[in-house]
Amino acid sequence: MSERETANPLDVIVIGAGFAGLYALHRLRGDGYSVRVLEAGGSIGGTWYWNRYPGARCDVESMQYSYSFSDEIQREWRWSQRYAPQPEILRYINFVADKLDLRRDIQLETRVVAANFDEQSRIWKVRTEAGEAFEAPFCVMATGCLSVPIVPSFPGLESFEGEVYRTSDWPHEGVQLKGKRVGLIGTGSSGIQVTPVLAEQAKHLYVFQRTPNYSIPALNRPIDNEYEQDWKQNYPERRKAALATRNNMLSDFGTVPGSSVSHEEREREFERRWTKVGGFGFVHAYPDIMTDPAVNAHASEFVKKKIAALVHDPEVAKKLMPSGYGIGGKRICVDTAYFETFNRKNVTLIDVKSDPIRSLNPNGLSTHSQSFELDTVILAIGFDAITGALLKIDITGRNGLKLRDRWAEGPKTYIGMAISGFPNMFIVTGPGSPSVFTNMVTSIEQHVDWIADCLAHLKRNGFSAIEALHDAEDKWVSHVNEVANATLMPKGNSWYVGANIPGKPRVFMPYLGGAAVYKKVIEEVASKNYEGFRFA
Ligand code: N01
Repeated sequence: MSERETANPLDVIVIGAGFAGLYALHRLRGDGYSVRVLEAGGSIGGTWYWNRYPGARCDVESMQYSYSFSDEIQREWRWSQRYAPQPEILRYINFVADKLDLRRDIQLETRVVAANFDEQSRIWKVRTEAGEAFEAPFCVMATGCLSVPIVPSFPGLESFEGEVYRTSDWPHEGVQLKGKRVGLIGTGSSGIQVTPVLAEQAKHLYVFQRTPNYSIPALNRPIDNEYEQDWKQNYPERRKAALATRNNMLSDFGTVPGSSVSHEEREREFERRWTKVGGFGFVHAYPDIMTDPAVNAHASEFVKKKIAALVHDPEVAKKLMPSGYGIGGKRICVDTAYFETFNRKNVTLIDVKSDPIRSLNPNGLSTHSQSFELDTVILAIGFDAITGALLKIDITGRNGLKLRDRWAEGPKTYIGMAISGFPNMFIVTGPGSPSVFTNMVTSIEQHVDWIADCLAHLKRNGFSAIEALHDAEDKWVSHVNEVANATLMPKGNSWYVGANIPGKPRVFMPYLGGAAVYKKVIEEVASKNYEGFRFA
């Protein structure tokens, strides 16, 4: 046990100091608990601390992608753009941490490697990479959905004599790319955001694409005073209204099913949304866009037509068009001039599905049929999503039950926040919750508030432990699967189903029932004395 611990016994250990961990600290400390946040990074911010590649920005609108719990904070902070760039989001997070005096309870550069529940004492024992130990009755996993970058396994990578960077842990001091021949591997959200910026800096940019993605123009722009004031004056009502949506965010949601209108009308609506709304607003056109194959196919064809119009070389345009899955089958991307970048003379697209990467060598990269001389390789190859961060920690519950064994066939949770066999451990935006399909900041607040209320319930009733029941968990997992299977979304080879990690069980991990429905579910669980849980 660390010295600090002995002096001041902890009530709650929070793992992670991103949006989730910071709000957990604020809320739980405010409720009178002694809390320590353990964070692997050198500073706070989680995803926004690590992913600082050029062009990184959020694709949820700034006025919404921010904490709502403090009206003072949401009025005081000023966003500069419709979609905030990463440095601004990180500044915002630091501003909040200072304002709420959070830093004194956060221990940085502290990677948690194990969390074990001691059944006798009903205490979580947490161990760090450096060998420090912490103990507390409650453990909150605020470890993030996209926080474990994939470790590249390209043959010969270590022999490459140039520089190698990952978008997911971009150097803080920045990277000099002027005059360099740069190879970018990966064309998901990160690759799509970084491409136009790399193209401006590099002598030549080679984009190695395995699967083309559906990407919608962000239509990012500066936030004008009138828009900002309109939001700020109406924040309480808008935040409340956002909680009644599918995604915990306000958007121009169409309510009429696409299947009930003509092809021409849909075409006009897609055009309006592509040119005037932008971002995820494009897929909010119709409520059945992810469930009706014809509507989904129309939206998908529309995007492909746009790619054909934006990219001058028809061969390149064709390569950039997704095939074999419809829009939403993989995470939809939001871009600023991504497709147009391929019209530049210093940008080459290489389809590594038909001509796979064979290896790297001291001077560059070889596919099966071509060789590329490179000075710098940038990897934007994704994350071990949703379960990665939890399974990286050696978590054991009652009877020495290992989470890694419990989840060998895929994650199982009760309402996305608790796991049977693992008492007093809560997950913020875990598998089985709407998480990545929502405005994450709002979902984080919702989870943390639920957890804090649950702890208050335990205290009021003199309980020292709470645990999800196996049965309740099974029912929830079946429901999550059933809802996902009623959509077209599990069909794509996405990280939603773990398809990007060889050997990962293919399970659709997030809950697709919608944020509003989910809110009702978790409120009902609480109002029925935490139905589906047992207490000790
Ligand atoms: O990762 P990804 P990401 N050889 O997994 C390719 C959030 N995010 O970091 O599709 C060649 O989406 C892989 O190809 P394939 C957002 O939720 C948000 O871009 O597996 N290629 C794919 O093209 C997002 O979805 C924001 O065939 C290889 C790419 O690498 C999530 O984070 C910004 C390969 C990985 O794409 C993850 O996005 C950024 C290989 N061996 C991220 N291995 C915003 O808010 C992988 N690939 C805007």
